[in-house]
Amino acid sequence: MQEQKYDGSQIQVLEGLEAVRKRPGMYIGSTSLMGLTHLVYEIVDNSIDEALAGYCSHIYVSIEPDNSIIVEDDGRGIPVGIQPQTNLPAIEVVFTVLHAGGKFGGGGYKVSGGLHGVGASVVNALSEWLHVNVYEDGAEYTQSYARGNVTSPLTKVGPSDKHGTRVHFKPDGEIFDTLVYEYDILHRRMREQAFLNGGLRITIEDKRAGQERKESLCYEGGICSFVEYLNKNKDSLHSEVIYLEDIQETRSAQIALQYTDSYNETVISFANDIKTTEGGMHETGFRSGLTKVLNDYARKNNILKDADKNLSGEDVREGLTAIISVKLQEAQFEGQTKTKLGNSEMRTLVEGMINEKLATFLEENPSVARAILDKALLASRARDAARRARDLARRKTGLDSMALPGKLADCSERDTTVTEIYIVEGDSAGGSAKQGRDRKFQAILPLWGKMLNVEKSRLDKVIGNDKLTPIITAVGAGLGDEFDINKVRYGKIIIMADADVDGSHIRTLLLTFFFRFMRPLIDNGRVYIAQPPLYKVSKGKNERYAYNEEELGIALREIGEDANVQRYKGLGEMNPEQLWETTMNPETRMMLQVTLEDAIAADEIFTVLMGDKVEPRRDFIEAHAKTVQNLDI
Ligand code: TSJ
Repeated sequence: MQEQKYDGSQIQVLEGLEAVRKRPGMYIGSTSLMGLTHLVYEIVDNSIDEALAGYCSHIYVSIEPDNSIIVEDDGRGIPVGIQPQTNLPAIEVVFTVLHAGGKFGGGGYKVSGGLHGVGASVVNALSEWLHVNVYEDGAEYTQSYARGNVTSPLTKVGPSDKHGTRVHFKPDGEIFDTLVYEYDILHRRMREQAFLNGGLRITIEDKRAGQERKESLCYEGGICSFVEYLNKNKDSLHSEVIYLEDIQETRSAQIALQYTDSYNETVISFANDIKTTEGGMHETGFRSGLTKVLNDYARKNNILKDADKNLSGEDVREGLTAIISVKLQEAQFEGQTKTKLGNSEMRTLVEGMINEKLATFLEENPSVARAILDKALLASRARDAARRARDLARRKTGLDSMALPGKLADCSERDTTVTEIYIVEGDSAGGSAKQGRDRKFQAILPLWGKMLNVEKSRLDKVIGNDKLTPIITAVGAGLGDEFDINKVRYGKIIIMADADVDGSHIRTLLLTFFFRFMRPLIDNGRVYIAQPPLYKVSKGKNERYAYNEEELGIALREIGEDANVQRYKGLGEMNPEQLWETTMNPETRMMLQVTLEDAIAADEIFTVLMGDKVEPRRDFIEAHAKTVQNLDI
């Protein structure tokens, strides 16, 4: 191995990585579990690029017993040869040079085909240690780093007939708020990547004591398998998933879609395998293309008569499940979370492809076309009926007027940067909350009794429901397609329910309701779940609250094992002061923000638990009997 020289250019490199450690949020979004998880994505993305280049067929991801991560692929191996510009091995440049165009800071660009290990240096900078092994040219090489600095130079270990790259890293406790990975989050993302890259095998393993598991994910059907997976608990209107593609020199679009008899729309889009949660040009093109093609077909075949008005976008998307995956060279990511595709050429590409290829498909498959249009016509009529019902309800209940629900204890402040509304299960807990709150910025809305099962209800029924009407009026921003996030009367919408099965049911129902009818609330991170403590540990004047078993153990060790432990069964057992102190005081409370980062998982739970099909529900409850209370996001 050639001796390495550390000169002036190297010092600059180190300064570059220092910036990452100083402001990690700029590079990985946050230092919470989300940022921790992001490190794995950054590494895996490199292996996926290798797969896209056609050199890698298997990626292995493991959570090691100490919560370090191993990612290994069977690609060509990161090159080890000396790079003339830096006089350093290419692999060292990959791990120590900060590459421009992070996804979160700066220009908001990420170039496709993440050559040169975009992100690897960021992961390295934020890792207590990182070891890389590459297998190429008949040999194995290794190099190690600590917090971004080389600790052992590139060395040839010995001969090897393998080829590929293996990275093992331990996220830095000085940087992250938590170091404990969640298997389900990684598994969901790896499954998504396996769907998006049909035929690629991704194996994911959890080696941590007591939760060992291993799954191998490979879908020959690609995004068609993705749609089948999303619809597995629903009844589809046509048996085959419709697949359309247009692959050009420098860009491509692939779309898979299938209609079900449900009322929901699930359109998930990706650009260069990155989920575009905020949509963008490819989604816009898809929507306008779909609306135009279906209306044209309906006119041409006299399904829509001259006097009928056109089907709306919502009508033609009711019951639709679709995956849109585009690949392009200079992808431009915009929006608040840089997940909105800005390249207008992708609108043209997708819209043109739908106009041409979906129209052809409909011509060739008239029975499928008929089933889709019958559904859209029904949706259109239901929407008209809903509109009429809403106008009626508006007049009857004053849904739009200033009349706030009688049970609402409103706050005095109107500035939504500080206000919050607690939706509280049960009258007695509602009473305690009203007494315990800070009335300046906290409003309380008590609910009682069983909720309407919203999964089975269309908009028109929801409006007349006497449990939900108070929520709609208190939130004050309408619902469905008329929901206006700017009119929401509170900054935070907080669900407060007991930690038992009934509380979990109420939470799921309320989240279903927000998800279906006030979706922007969830998308904008405005919905929270209050976390009342599970235990009070006391000895003499010494009092502690514990929010989980782990904290209970810590409290007992600190106060003494002979302390008195009270287990709270419900919110009603706390007096107003305790409720304030433990659950409502912004200074001391624990609260979960409902991010719905993965609408798929939520949709699955809602659909399975409350949809029409009994079988999947029974299977699901049997499979998750013990964990079901943790599942409502
Ligand atoms: F992130 C990372 F850099 F640490 C990383 C990169 C981690 C892992 C697990 C794998 C990889 C990686 C990189 N897998 N495969 C590659 N391929 C290359 O770096 C490579 C190899 C050969 C050539 C070539 O042109 O010959 C080009 C590239 C980009």
